Order: sequence, then structure tokens, then C-alpha cells
Amino acid sequence: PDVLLSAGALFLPDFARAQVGRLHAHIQSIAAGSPFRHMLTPGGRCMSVATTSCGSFGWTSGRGGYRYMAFDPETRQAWPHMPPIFRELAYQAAARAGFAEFRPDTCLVNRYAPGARLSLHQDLDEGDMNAPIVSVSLGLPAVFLWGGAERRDPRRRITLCEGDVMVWGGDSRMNFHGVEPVQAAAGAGEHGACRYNLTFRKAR
Ligand code: MD5
Ligand code: FE
Repeated sequence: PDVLLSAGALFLPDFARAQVGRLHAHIQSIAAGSPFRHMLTPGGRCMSVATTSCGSFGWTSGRGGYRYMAFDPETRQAWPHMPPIFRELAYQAAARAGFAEFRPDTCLVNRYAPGARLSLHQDLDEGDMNAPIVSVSLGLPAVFLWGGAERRDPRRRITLCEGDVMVWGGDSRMNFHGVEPVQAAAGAGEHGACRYNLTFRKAR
């Protein structure tokens, strides 16, 4: 059952369940073209989350700040194409949350090994803030921290499991959020011992 967290924020537990095997296979293909890497924050710290991207643009971070680039600076090639099943999944999830015709131009792929975390932040690098962000969780579960418009606002803790989908749009699009350190799990699934998150965005 869908859970409306607030206007524009919809939690779709298990929405991608039937596709998880294919999604994992596509992540491996994407990583074969544009490998996962640990980016540096603008402050010069190495992120514990490893990232890559597919689509027309890819998210990058470094001393120069955060930006979306049309080429992977590591390979100096275009990012891998966005697989049609990625596009379709993002489109369907957004539509269910009331965002018609969502056409993401990038999918950021985050990989969380046990211990990796994402500190509280807002997503402000996208050119079209009217478009939602669709997030698909795969692999190990994680506790997602969902705050408000201000950093000091109280946070909800939401466990995200393989196949869960979130749509963030409208007033929720700019909320502070983060991911607690991912715990290693005994008997981690067939897809290895990491959490993956696909985040579909309209960068330009
Ligand atoms: C993750 N990634 O689980 C999350 C999923 C990132 C990031 O936060 O920046 O790569 S996206 C969660 C998100 C996006 C936009 C708004 C909100 C949450 N929110 O209002 O809470 O790897
Ligand atoms: Fe974020």
C-alpha cells in the first residue's frame, strides 16, 4: 500500500520488487562502463558512498563543488545510457505520486558498503526543481532520515528495503535528508553485501 508522507512525498513499498534482479544486472553493466568511485566533497573529504551515473548527465563532486556533467571525468566518455526499464520504473512511480510525464535525464547510482552513510543534506544541484526525484532501494536495507525544510527540524527514520521506491516532489523536494550507516547483514541477499540506491533526476 502507498504511504503518503506529506504533500509530494510518496513511499511505495515493494514497488520495484518484480524488477530487482534486472535492476541489479543493469547496475553491473553501468559500473562496467563508468566505475563506482568515491568522490571528494567540496571540502576535500572522501565520501563513504561510492557513486556512478547513467543517462545524459552524471552527478560529480570535487574541489570545484557539485555539478552535473555530460561526460564522466574518470573515463572521459559519455555516461552509460539509461536502461529503458530504469526510465519506465521512474516514470510509473512518479505518475503514481501525481507527477505526470517524468522524464529523468540522469540516474545517480549510489553504492553503500557496510558502514557507508550520507550525512544530512538537501538536493539543490538540479536545474528543474519542479521535477520530482525518484529513489529506488536495492540490496541491504538502510535507515533513511527524513527531515524538514530546516536542518534543525525533527527527522523521521524510515527503513528502506530492497524494491522500495520513494517519490520526492513538491514541497518535500528540498527537505533535508540522509542515510544512517548501513549495517552488514548475515545472509545478505544474492546481490552482494551492499545497499544500492538509484536516484532519478531532471538535472537540466
Ligand atoms: C539514497 N540519495 O538513499 C538517497 C536517495 C542523494 C540521496 O539523498 O542525494 O544521492 S534520494 C532521497 C531524497 C531526494 C530528494 C529529496 C528528499 C530525499 N527528501 O526530501 O527527503 O541514496
Ligand atoms: Fe539527497
